[in-house]
Amino acid sequence: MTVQQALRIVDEDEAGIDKAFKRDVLKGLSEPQKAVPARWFYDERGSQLFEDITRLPEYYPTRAEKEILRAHSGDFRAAIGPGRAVVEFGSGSSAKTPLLLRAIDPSAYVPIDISGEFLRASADRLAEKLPDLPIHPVEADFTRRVTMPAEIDGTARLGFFPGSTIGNMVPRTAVDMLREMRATLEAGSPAGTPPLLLIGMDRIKSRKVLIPAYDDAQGVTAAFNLNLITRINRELEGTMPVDAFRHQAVWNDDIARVEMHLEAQRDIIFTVCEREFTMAAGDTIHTENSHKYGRRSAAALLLAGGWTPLERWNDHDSRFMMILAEASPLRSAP
Ligand code: AVI
Repeated sequence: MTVQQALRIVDEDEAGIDKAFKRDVLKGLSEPQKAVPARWFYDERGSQLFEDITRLPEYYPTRAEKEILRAHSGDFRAAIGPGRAVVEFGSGSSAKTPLLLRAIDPSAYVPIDISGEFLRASADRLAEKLPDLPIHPVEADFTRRVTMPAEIDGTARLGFFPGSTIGNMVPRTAVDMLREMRATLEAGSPAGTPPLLLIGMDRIKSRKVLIPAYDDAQGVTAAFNLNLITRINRELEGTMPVDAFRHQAVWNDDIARVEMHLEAQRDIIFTVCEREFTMAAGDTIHTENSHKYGRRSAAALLLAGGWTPLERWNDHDSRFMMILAEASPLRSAP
């Protein structure tokens, strides 16, 4: 067993409440268009429901990305080379990771995830599959700069950010995060070997494909969305009536994103951390954006975040793409 104790950095108050969760929810519910950042979906139940989503017939991104990882393992090996430490941002169940790790022969694996128990369980499972690979889990919010384990000091890095999780951020936040990832990976990198980033991004496509992917027939995505209310009630002393909300998925064509909302079905009053909120029937809480990209918009986003795209691979239907990028040199030339 090479899995190490995860480093716990969640900031809690005296009552054991996650301060960042409380701040985001109280602020988000106070705004004219109520909104809660999507990262708070992922408590243990939310992480499990997301795993269930990835197996739904309507939800194509996971299958398409796995297809790319399988079909292009030789390309990844050639472009990335062996011996890098693979740092996975928001590793979840690490389901796709063995495909990459087997392809490129890395020296270590550092999964980063905000859901600690899930992280440790996944790391244990991975250690069984790849017993010789050192694994150093880090429980952290990967959108901020993360201190890497000392064990990978001086080792070249590959950031791995699959699943089009970047799509859950508005461009400004995505750019900030790409810059933070770069800083996370650069600290302790060997001179002259810039970090690489392998990132999955979902492509723009027909509404007929997109909406069912986010509003499936079995109602798993609805349960995933509604679980946020259950989490708020449990962790923030909330009194939100779960049965008054309905899951909603809409395509915002101007911004090229699927939006998820929780729509109030009747007028309601509830409290969270003793603060009172009201919603009229039809009001929504905006809970997630899932941005979709074209080739050029993906490149523009990466460049703004300090990463130069090197290569790009699509699945056979061109629904999804994986892009390999390199930390761009900082220079003033155009
Ligand atoms: C994690 N993320 C990339 C998923 C997505 O497709 O935006 C989350 C998700 N939300 C609903 N279904 C899946």
